[in-house]
Amino acid sequence: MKKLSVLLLAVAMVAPGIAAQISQAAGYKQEYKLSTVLGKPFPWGNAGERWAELVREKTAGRINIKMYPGASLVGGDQTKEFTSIRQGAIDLAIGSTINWSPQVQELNLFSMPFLMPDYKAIDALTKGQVGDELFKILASKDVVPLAWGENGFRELSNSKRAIRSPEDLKGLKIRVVGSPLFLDSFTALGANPTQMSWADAVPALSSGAVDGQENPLTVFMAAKLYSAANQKFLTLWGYVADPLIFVVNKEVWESWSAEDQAAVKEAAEQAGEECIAEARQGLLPPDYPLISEIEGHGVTVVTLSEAHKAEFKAATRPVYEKWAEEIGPELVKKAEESIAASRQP
Ligand code: X2X
Repeated sequence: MKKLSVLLLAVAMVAPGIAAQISQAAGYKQEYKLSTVLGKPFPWGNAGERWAELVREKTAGRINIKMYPGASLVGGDQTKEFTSIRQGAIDLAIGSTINWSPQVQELNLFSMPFLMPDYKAIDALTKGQVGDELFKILASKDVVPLAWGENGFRELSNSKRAIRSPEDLKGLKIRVVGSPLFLDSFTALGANPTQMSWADAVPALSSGAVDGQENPLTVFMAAKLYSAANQKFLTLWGYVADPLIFVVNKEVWESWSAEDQAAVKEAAEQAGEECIAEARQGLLPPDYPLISEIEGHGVTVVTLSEAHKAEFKAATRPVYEKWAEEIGPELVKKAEESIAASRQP
């Protein structure tokens, strides 16, 4: 070993702070910016904090990540997040497939109405061939995808009435996110959808400018939508679910040593698994305690019967068919087959 490396090793052993400074001198930034839409205490924000913490531990402080929730690095416009990662204004992100779908058409797959019947189906996609293919597509767009997390199944809430059939949705103003696919779905159901960021959604719901929204129940709870936004009616229809994806800007990734790259990936995988578990907490059979908790806040919860679900499915079928063409019929077919295979006993 050369004298200098021996010296560096000795310094690293006795004074990690100095070692961190040396590595920064070697081209590492003082701080890496991590973008998320939701912060703590949402599972999404917890995942961001956890990823940063694990990376700090595993790299002995060489990589210092700071989370910027509220999509604040793009002025709250979550649909611009992906472009900003590509351009390097954001170093790392945990993003929803919905928010990145305007730039990555294939990510609309997860927003196809009634494609995924349950958690097993989500896993069949993200952990199988479809997930691999989506990671390849992302890797061709200046980012390095590392792991999956989860926002969750998006359930429908509103301030006006219990919704059991598309008829009940007629004329309701519903806030939707991101992709035009959502506008198509809610238009097909007879609602009046309007697109806005999460930052704008909560005040719009509170003031009554819009009647309803769709988001995972963990979000519904943590944002207290039942009181803060008058959302007294909730329909469990599980029509779409959005996974989260952990990525790093490619140039940033390439500036790190192989050892640090491995540490960041391992940390993302661990934080991702924990995020998925947290996103599903209270929402698993047999007793779904989170749903009872929501009812405890005076919310009327409707669980759709299969017959009623079929009405929503039929009404959105043309949207499914139209978007299968946009996303790519082969990818959609592969997704359908992966889900079908996951249902074999
Ligand atoms: O804006 C939303 O609804 C949210 C927080 O779920 C997403 O970022 C997709």
